[in-house]
Amino acid sequence: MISNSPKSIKTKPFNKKVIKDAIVRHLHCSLGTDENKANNHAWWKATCAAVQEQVLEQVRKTQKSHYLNDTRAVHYFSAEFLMGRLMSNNLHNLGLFELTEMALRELGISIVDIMEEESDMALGNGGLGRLAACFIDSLATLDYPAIGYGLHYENGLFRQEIKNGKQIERPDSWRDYGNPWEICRPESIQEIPLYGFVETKYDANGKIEKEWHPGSIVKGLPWDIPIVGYGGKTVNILRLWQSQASGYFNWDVFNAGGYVDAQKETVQAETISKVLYPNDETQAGKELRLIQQYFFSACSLKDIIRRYKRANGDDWKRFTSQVVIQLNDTHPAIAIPELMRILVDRAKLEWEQAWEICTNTFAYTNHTLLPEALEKWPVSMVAKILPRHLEIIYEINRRFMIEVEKIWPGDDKKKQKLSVIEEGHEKMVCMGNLSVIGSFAVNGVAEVHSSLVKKSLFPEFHQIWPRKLTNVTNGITPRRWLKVCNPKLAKLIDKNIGEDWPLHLDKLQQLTNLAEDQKFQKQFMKIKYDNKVSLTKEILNLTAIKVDPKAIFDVQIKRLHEYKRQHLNLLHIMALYHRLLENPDYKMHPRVFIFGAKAAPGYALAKDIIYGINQVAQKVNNDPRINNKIKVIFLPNYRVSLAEKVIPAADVSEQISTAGKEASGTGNMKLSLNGALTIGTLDGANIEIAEEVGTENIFIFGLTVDEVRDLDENGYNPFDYYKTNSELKAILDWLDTDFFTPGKPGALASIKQSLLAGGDPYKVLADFDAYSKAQAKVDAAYGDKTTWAKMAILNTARMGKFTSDRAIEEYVDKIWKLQKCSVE
Ligand code: 26Q
Repeated sequence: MISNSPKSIKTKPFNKKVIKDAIVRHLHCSLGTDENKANNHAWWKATCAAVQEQVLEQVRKTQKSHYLNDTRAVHYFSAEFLMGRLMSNNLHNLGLFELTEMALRELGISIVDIMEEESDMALGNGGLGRLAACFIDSLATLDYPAIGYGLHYENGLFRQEIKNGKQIERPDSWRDYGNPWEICRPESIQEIPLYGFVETKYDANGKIEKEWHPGSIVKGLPWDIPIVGYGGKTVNILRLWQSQASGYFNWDVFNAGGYVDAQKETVQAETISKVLYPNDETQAGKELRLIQQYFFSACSLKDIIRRYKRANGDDWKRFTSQVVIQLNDTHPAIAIPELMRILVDRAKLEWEQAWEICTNTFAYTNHTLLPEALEKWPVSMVAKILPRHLEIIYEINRRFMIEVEKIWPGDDKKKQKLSVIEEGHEKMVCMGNLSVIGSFAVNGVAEVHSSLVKKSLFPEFHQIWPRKLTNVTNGITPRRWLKVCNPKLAKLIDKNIGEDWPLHLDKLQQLTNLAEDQKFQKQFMKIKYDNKVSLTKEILNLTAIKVDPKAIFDVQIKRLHEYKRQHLNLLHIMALYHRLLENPDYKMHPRVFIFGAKAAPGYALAKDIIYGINQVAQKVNNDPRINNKIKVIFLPNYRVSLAEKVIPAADVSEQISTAGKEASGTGNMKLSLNGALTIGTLDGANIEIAEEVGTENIFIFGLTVDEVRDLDENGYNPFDYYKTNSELKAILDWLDTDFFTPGKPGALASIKQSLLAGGDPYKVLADFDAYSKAQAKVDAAYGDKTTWAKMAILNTARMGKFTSDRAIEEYVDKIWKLQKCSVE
């Protein structure tokens, strides 16, 4: 149990003076400046250094306690950890935020100002990366032994600029001025082999042996980032690997050599951790990406095994009782053959014994059903980079195919479908199949998604292992996503139900009693209004556009994807605009449509949709005829720190993906927790959100998963909607003109094209009418202030289920089987 609330920490020897002294000491001794000369950046760094002192003390205690208790730990392997900023979060979790704020104030410094100095740690694309960040927060908070393992990208997700309405990508150099939270651990460097060839040998007993002669070796240098649990007791570690040249290059293997090429080798080694691939939900198939995946998986496995051996020697018997590895999607799935290689080639275990260990070590989380997102690597590429792993993959597959033959004798179709190797023009290694076969548990991330994983993605695997596939619905940390980002609402909640809701989010239920209390409604909506005023200032800052905080703030913030249907939102905005032009008396509450979205740089249509939003914004925002009824805001460079400003100010949350396409969504949970009402489809976690808040407190519309499937199977013709809905026709035809793109007719035609001739794969036109009607209901509901306030409060009150603490407890219970380990 977590006994100390952050409050009790304040009774520790920290007081304002101690904090002040520590900050000033760091200003002097770490930064070589003083109170008079220091700028905000120096104050920020000195404050972080002062906080980090406390954090590192707890890191030591945590590690000692885990060691003495010989604990089992989860190792969360993820190519992405979207951490955002750490200062405010760490201070809150340590229970030192208010003291530090006061200390700084007495030094003449505003904590809010210096927090803006921190770059986001944007080492992730979106949902999957942020989920990893929320999960490690919960693991530390709940006192579970855990390590996050990932890549120390030199450049995180690109910084987005908007020029003439279009997205421009700029490098994100988040460590340019140093990162005060990370600790370099050269004592734990690992060496990782790549390329080369495999030699077949025979041991003294004539048994076959394989030896991999790598063509080159790169070094992995670990950087540790402390993860402070709420309450400040357990502080776990996120370990991120940076690649470095090792100086080893087998010139014989490559049959060439020389001093100059050796420099090239250095550059190549250091390229591995240079940049995060910016595409989510599509697989690029790039060689460097596979090397990244192998690099961090192999470094992490070696690190785990080194630690295991320190406590257990060379005996592998206890391995599966001490170690569980969670694969965050298939990105680290190459760890499965890597562990087999270590056990069979290095530790000389029998295959069966090694496989037993392997399949009791790994568990795999699936985050998508989209075919284009399922990872496949050309066999030829794996053969070149990881020749021994390819052999092992073939052996895993050969043995598995024997099992399949036993279950479905003579059924080659089944074998084809379940094989790790996909035959065809180019042979491919299917990482999803490998992950299911090599893991003891596989989970989806929301009920509907998990049931589709069982029914449509992996039905045969589900038949073979009926207990392997399961669901763990995603969650979000209420520390960052309410307490830290929405301090006014957090304090109002504290006052009414006590202060322990961040650890027991179900307690928000108690707000239900206040949902109809007029005074509470006023306070709740006043906070929403204040947050909207703050966002209004931010919008003015970022876009030079003035918006009215009394308007409805309607928010769609997420990666840009056709399946997420930002263009459905856009078409509806155009329809409203069209109505207002036709009828200036058209009744609607003024609304500000706020978008934040990055498009993968190579995803042309996604970029066109961003351009479309900006061009419609340009036209609508400056059209005096509509009397400021509609404003459209595209916030550039959407990221965690911007989400923290937008979410507390949202009235309406757009969760409008095509049913069956959004695995879960997590932004939906964050917005609802902060009192925004969802307009959404029956997709992903929306379904469970609707169950929790009640269908009367959410605006559900559109096709269901089954209806989408029926359309796909029985033929869907988007032209039917175009021809019969005159409003829809008018706005689609607008896209062919230069109405929104003066002088450039047809600059937005690609959007229309995708929805008509392109077949409208995401059923935008099929859902348009239902969406439009649901939006009319939103408009009407906002007109009734009391009812709206009640609905908003009930959303906050009923989000208890979606704390990442609940998700982690489910993982522990169903999959990880961990024990809590308290820290002094
Ligand atoms: C794969 C191969 C090569 C390059 C990139 C990738 C890649 C990278 C990131 C593929 C996918 C991703 C990210 C996927 C993602 O964020 N999925 C989201 O995961 C959330 C957490 O479970 C869900 O809530 C979302 O529904 C899901 O879309």
